[in-house]
Amino acid sequence: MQNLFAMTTDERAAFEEFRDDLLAVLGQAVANERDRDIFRLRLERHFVDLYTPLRRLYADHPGFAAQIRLLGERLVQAFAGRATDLKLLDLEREMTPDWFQRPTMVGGIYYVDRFAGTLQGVRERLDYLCDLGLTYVHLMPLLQPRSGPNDGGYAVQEYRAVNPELGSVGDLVALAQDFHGHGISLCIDVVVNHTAREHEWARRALAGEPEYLDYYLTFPNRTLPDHYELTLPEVFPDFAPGNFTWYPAMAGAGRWVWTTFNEYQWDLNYTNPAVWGEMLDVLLYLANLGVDVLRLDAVPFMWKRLGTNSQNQPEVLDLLQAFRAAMRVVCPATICKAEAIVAPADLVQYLGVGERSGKLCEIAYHNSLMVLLWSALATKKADLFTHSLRTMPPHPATSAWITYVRCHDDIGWAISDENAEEIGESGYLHRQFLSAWYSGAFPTSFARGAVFQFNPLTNDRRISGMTASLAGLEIALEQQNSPLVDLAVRRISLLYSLIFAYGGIPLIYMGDELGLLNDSSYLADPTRAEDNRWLHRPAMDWNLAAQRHDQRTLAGRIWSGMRHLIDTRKRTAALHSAGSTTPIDTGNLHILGFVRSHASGRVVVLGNLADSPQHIGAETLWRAGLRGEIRDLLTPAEPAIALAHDRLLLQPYQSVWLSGSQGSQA
Ligand code: OTU
Repeated sequence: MQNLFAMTTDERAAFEEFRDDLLAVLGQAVANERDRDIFRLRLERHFVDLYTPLRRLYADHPGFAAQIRLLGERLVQAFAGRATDLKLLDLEREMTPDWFQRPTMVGGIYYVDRFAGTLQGVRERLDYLCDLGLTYVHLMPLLQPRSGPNDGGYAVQEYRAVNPELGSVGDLVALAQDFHGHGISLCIDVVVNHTAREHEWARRALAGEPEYLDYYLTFPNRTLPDHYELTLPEVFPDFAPGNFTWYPAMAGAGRWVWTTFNEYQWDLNYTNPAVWGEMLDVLLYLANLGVDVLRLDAVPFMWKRLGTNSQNQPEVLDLLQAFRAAMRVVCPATICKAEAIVAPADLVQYLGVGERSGKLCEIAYHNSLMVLLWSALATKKADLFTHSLRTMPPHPATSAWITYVRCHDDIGWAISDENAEEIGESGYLHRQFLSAWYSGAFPTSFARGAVFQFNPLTNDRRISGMTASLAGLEIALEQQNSPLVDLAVRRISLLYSLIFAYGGIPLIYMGDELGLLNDSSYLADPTRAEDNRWLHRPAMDWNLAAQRHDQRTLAGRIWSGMRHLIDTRKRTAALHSAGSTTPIDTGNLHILGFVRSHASGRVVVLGNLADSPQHIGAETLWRAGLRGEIRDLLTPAEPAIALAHDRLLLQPYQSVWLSGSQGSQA
């Protein structure tokens, strides 16, 4: 009842109408009285967060009332169809709402086919994932894609089927159960912004059915597309220029279709409430298979507005808030991850700030952190990192960042001109430098990467490549230069140490735990050859994996370093995602630092970005709030740190996680 009284009179009237319609359906669909109570209480709790954004978006749409009725039915049907074990998991996670925020959360990213062939194969390789210590696994797109080129699975033809090459829906359910049995949460992709042009909705739109034409953004001539293009960037200027594609046979006379990405990926029309409702139904369906985390792909693009870049529009936040509230009613064990690779200033809103605090996606990629780490490694300087991250607003205490070094996509240099100028650099020149450095064009660079999507209009160059190759391992091995190999291993370890200690859920990108290098074999596959992101999507090397427990091997060294970071992180209470991270000026430009603090403790993390030893003064540690005997959590067997001459010395690329013996207060 409490939540009822928190509503305004209008909200309460809407709620009561919605509820009364629903209770009738609920009575028939759900036999268990306790289940009905749970549903009703959740609905009371989340109704306003569900209804208000939908009303803001669609109140004027003629189909609104019908869609709201349909929504009620969908919620009840999905709840009625939810398996008993998942209902129990719902209760467990409502009691433990920080389950994904705990320091014990450590994730990995794998392609099903490249890792183990099929979903059944992944089940057979579960020991490997457990051996690494993972508690969260993101399996790359696995729903049924179009055949032929499909953007690595991001062009989905059928959301309620698994890619037959990987297995069946039954295999996915069995895998999720296996994962749960081993304390691993399963994350899968849901492409919410667009479908494949072979999706049933798109085929019916192509045939001219008015109901389905309204599922997409299509135009009879160039007038509006030309207007939009004036302010739209191009995501794939190289192999998919422009944002619209002409389909000559569409609806008889031919139409332009909005295609932000490839021509076969059709953007959905979210101004139509039926589209939101359909996609919600997909999310509920996948949650009912036992998926724990839904990675919502390309969310910034979900709402378009003339005269803007049609990204990060406020309506996107309404769409997401309503998804999330509906899921909280039906399947609270499942959370949402926003895939928004956007400028630093736009990023945090996907976790919900201001009045949306706690109401948006539970987790989101910390793209800025990733970019700033690579920038710091190339320049050996901490200032841009410190400055940019210090000005970022905090995220709600009930949410978490995904922290990562690499993923399956390119690295785009999302560094704002303002942040660069504030440290006396030109954003443009700095981005140019980073592209030159990581593509190996810069003479002294250690990196081996490739330019992705050179845009001659803006000179923008994004970068493809595996962590190990970008960090110098490929060149060092080619030169058979063991001191250089050693430095590269240290760089890999430094990057991962920093994302493990930053707070949030760290994700290891497949093969990074073994130091897998760039893989050029994609060039032989015509459906992949033009997209060099495949350079960093190698097949798992099981021979290398077999060496992982042998520390005399390179793979073994990298693996054991990663394992050590994982173990240390799991023991470090201050890394709970409800805490906060504050970058600090360490007094040495080559040493990056931040303070991680939480009610349970404080850790001061430092990383030497240089290939030479560097030191900082003891007063920096004092100012960062460390008191008493100071220990490095990464070397627990070592005695407390003796600050010789009041200085702390860090070896090339060394990182430390420092904690003081006397409380956590500053
Ligand atoms: C995502 O990335 C996926 O991660 C890509 O692999 C897909 O190609 C793409 O969507 C289309 O489905 O632009 O360069 O702000 O940056 O959605 C990659 C979000 C991308 C975009 C992101 C997109």
